[in-house]
Amino acid sequence: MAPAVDLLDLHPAPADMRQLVIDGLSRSPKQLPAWFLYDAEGSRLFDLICQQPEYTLTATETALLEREAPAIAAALGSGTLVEFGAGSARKVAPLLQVLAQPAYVALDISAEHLQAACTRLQQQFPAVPILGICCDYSQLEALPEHPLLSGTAHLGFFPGSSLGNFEPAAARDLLAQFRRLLGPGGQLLIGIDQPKDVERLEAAYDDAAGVSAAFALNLLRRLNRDLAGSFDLEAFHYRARWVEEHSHIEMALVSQNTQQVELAGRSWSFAAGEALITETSAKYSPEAFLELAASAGWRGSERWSDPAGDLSLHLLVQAD
Ligand code: AVI
Repeated sequence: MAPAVDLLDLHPAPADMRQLVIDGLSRSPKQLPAWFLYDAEGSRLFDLICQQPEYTLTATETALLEREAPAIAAALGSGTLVEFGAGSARKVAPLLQVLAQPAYVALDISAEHLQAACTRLQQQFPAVPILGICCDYSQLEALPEHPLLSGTAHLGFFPGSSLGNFEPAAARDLLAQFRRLLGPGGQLLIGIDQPKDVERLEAAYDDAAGVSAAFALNLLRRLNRDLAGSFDLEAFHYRARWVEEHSHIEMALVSQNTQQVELAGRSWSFAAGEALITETSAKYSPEAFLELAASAGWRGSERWSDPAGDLSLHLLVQAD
């Protein structure tokens, strides 16, 4: 039987959702933080998006990790692998298989997700020391004291191109935060989706089965439930479009008519055709990404890409 998994709960402070909603709906255009999409149903729908034929990011990155794991392991220094926002922690397995002395720490805000993912991984790799830390990694001052984190340099892992869901300034801050958390001499292996054919990109974020649309509309259901909202889901239409100027996909719910919505104790007006942006997903060329990384104190050391050049796994080292 696999040993019980070690879990640390740092009790992440529940973000003030009400205030964030008021701030987001007071903006023009209206926009809410992307993490609001991930309640239990949103997380389930996101896993389904990853299985849609149009959304190739997950399968491409997984295949790339499997193919290049030996080369990645050879390029990585020694240290504990620390995954930020591990979710179901499915992408780390090829690395744990080939690292000489693997040790793994998964960080995630959802305690249930973390428990399930770490337990499954521990069964798959009974000899690998595994630790789960329930926290908001973007707000963490330092990694907690623990034998698995006793060295100074750690190996960060941030797959899935999740950096793309942060606005450029927030993305830079997050990369700088990773640098602090990983310590001097730390390295970061990060998956970054690249710009590609617009039709393909728009289809990836608006699949024929309607899962992406359901994922976005679920946000309104969540707001109705958690903040006494009165959104009529039929009165909004999902739209995903490529915005060349920002090199990102913008996902939005477009109001079908002029309407008033009650939410968070206030009344909000929506004009016909007005968009509520649910999320953006930036795509970076290798050059653009390395420029962003450099502004956060990182330097590109290696890069692995799939044959079609859809996405890259960048290995970053600290610039000084
Ligand atoms: C989590 N993140 C990297 C996804 C993306 O591709 O931007 C979120 C997503 N939203 C809708 N489809 C996928």
